[in-house]
Amino acid sequence: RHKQGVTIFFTGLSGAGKSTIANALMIKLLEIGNRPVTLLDGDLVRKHLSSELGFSKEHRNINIQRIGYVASEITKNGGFAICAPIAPYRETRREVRQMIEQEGGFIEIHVATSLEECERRDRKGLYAKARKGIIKEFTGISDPYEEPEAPELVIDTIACTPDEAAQRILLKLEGLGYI
Ligand code: GGZ
Repeated sequence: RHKQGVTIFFTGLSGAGKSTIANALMIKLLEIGNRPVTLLDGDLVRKHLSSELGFSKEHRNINIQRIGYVASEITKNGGFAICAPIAPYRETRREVRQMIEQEGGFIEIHVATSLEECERRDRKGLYAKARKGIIKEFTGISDPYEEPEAPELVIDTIACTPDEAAQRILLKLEGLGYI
């Protein structure tokens, strides 16, 4: 058993399914109950921690650094920190990984739903707005998403349900001795 905790860091496009999987994972981890669980979801972080920030590269990176810092504190104190931002830049994800690995574990999970599929689903109508130019700097449409090169897990949301995805993550956490 690790004394230190672990950060489970999701990355992927808007509408890829990060929040849904993160929530399913949180519920399972709360049931297991061996460590405190904190979910740092993109929406809530934007509302409570990064309300002054927009979506330029600079602002996205500040947002991710803040999430990373909070997650590193949780990890240091033995908890599960679940983060679910887009985090489109490889370099920033690398920096966050470095910061957190000094305190405990870091598991990067690419929720790899393709742009085509996210846009086809368009659950919040954001892709349509981005295509019309109503939303600017929209990830995947008018802003970059740099795919992870070596994530600990890749989740294909066409091949598996959110529950199955959460189950795969639990297996990984078990294998690493965090559960
Ligand atoms: C991407 C945007 C944008 C732009 C608003 N680009 O699907 P959502 O709505 O609920 O999740 C997206 C969220 C992304 O915020 P993050 O903090 O995760 O992004 S980052 O990690 O890059 O800092 C989307 C909404 O905000 N949204 N405008 N231009 N997503």
